[in-house]
Amino acid sequence: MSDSYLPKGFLWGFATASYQIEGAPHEDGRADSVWDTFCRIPGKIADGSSGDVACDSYRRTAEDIALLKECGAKAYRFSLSWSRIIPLGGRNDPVNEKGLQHYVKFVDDLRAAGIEPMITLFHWDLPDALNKRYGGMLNKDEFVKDFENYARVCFKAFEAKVKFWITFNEPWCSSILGYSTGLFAPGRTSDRTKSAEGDSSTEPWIVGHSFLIAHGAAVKAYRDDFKAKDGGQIGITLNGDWTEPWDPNDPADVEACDRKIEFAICWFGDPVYFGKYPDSMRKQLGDRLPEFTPEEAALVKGSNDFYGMNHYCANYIKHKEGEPDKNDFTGHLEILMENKAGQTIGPETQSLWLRPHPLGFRKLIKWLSDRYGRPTFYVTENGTSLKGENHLPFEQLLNDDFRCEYFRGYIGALADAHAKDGVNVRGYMAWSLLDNFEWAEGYETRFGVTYVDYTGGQKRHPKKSAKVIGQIFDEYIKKE
Ligand code: GCO
Repeated sequence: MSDSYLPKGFLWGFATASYQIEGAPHEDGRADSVWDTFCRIPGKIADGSSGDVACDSYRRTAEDIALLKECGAKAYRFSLSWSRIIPLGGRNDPVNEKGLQHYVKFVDDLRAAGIEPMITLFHWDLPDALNKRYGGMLNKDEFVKDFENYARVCFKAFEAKVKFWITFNEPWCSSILGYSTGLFAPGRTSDRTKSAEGDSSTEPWIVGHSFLIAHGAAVKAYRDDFKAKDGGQIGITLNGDWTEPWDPNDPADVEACDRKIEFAICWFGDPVYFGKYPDSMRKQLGDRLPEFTPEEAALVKGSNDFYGMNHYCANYIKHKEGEPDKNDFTGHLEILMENKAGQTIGPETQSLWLRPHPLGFRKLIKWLSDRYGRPTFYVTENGTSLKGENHLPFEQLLNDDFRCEYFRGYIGALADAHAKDGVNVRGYMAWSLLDNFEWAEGYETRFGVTYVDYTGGQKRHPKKSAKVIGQIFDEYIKKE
């Protein structure tokens, strides 16, 4: 038994996202988001599916709350669908009261069940109308104003009911996967300003910059006009993996490890904590990486009340020789699952990018804590898929020992980071409460502690991990 622990009052629960679970795409006046549109493009989603039905959570809020209670969850992180609340998205467009009131009731119901709501304002589902109208995040000035307006509508509607706000979820994913590789909505692989197909060397960086300014503007609005009444906190959620050198004896691989984290996480973290982009990014990207005006830098610097950390896995990193490709977004390096000695970083899962390596969690949160002056962390996602889970016989599927071990390893590593490395962590949301629409992978990949029977009327069946996770927290959270 470990002598590590998590602090008294530690907030734990589960995370989900609107497009991945809600379904009901046009109910009560919701309009399309970029993900609705993207899913209709043949070939974009592995199994040709979409979030049209998903877990039908829009109509099953009571069932989802009952599941949370059954697991013993103290908190629930979920996202609002912007295009339910303002279907056309913009600051001059009408607010859809029905969509908004759906969430107000949901928050009331959660609170009545003793579950603390943690709201993500933006989990990738930009109203499609804003993409069509002005290119979404490519148009910084319009996007920032519209996002601030949407955020204000939400802050006001939930005033004094919500203590945890997250502006953006994983801006890296929307910027890179949406505007460089094209794997995610809106699926761009080529800059508007360039004719050459496959040249996406500037758009991702413009999009990232817009996210940062919009985050700063929403935080300012919250702090100026709502925080005092709410007593709440606001932050941004950033994703990133831990890195180990492919060849620990090669200084260039060791250096590339930090550079990988800078390109993935510090791209957003450094502006939020220091008001500037990392030097390694400026060096590689030059003026393709936007500059902060002094006003923007001041707006963004210091804009986190807490650091929202999404973390899943680790990789081996091998530096690359020569000049970086103009489309490179990694920091000019290779991301590998095995090191020079042929050792694997962790066992395979259903997700090609995800190999569990719990010690990497402890190392990364310490690395970030050191870099950013020991901020308060909330882990806003952590979890795993399981190789072949979708094809297991039902009984076996409910015995997800692999996922239980994952949580045991990762929560233990987090307790070590807290108790032994002095990291200030206050909460943890497991990904995910339910199996759900796993973006471009469709429904083949499951991440839930609850099995969702998609062909059996979306019926929920808790897996073993749904119970085990509470037992693990029970062991680690200090009582006194
Ligand atoms: C995320 C994602 C989730 C994914 C999860 C598993 O924020 O990365 O928020 O939506 O489903 O990470 O891939």
